[in-house]
Amino acid sequence: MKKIIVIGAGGQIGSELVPFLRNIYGSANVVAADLDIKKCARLGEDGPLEELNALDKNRFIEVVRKYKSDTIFNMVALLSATGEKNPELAWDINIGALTNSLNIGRDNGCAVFTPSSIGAFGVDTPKDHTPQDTLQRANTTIYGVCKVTGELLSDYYFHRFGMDTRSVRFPGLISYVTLPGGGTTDYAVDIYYEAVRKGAFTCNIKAGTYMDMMYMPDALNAVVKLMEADPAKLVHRNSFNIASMSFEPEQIAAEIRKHLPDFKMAYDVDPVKQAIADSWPNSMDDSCARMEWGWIPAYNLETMTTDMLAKVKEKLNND
Ligand code: AKB
Repeated sequence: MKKIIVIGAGGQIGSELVPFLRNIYGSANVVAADLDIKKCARLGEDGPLEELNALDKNRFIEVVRKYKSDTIFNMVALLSATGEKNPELAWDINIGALTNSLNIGRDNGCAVFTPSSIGAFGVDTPKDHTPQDTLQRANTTIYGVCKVTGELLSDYYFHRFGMDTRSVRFPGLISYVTLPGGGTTDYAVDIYYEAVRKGAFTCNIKAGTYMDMMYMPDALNAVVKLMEADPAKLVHRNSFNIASMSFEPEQIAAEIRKHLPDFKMAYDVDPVKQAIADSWPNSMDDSCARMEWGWIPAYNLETMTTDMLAKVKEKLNND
């Protein structure tokens, strides 16, 4: 049985990854760790929860040793739009959590998963069916620079130290549990909340802007499937393109209108987010993930929208 620690457990992905992993590996075997444990106190109700600043190396080592962890899920990151407000801070946090995870992982015999993103691609990357191995030089965000660094460094630790490092390039992730904060793809979450609350939404990304997106249940499945994959079958490691749907704002609005026919959408484009979105792929080719470890998504825009609207309605009714 794996003994896992999830750092950044209170964030958009971590807050769902912890219960998902606890269901599979047992609650006692999955430690949730976050800087702000009040924010994610509920993760302490059925399993271990530790206060941890991922940049504090000694405390990080102490927690890994206390629980004899053998796998680190590093979910600590400032997202793309927030990163542009303070690039130095974004570098310090994103790279600090990465290097601590890798060094502590290496010294304590842990596998390490650090997510990459569509943000690892830049303006020189082919936009359609973006290949697994392609140009990533012209990256225009500090978030993307950190993601490319994470991919290279994780592969380096695999080759140099024989560490089991693995990763996926996440699309924009859509979920109803924890709101994302400061991402370029956040509009695709906010639209569902505003559709249910007000029947109207002002979109900060231009019509016609395609980006890869994914529903959280598929993202969680991908993480576990990759970490459980037979290492002998992995040609790539850091990081795999994974895709399930690509859409532009008018398409998600049209899908919502199938459930809420009066839903209205206007635009007030955020130039910083738009420039970031324009530098990212329209849609990635994920054939390597499909071939090497059997990646296959369950949700598309239609099935995700049906589920999101139902879950957001339920959540807002209970608030
Ligand atoms: C962001 O928009 O910054 C993230 C991402 C695509 O990595 N959601």
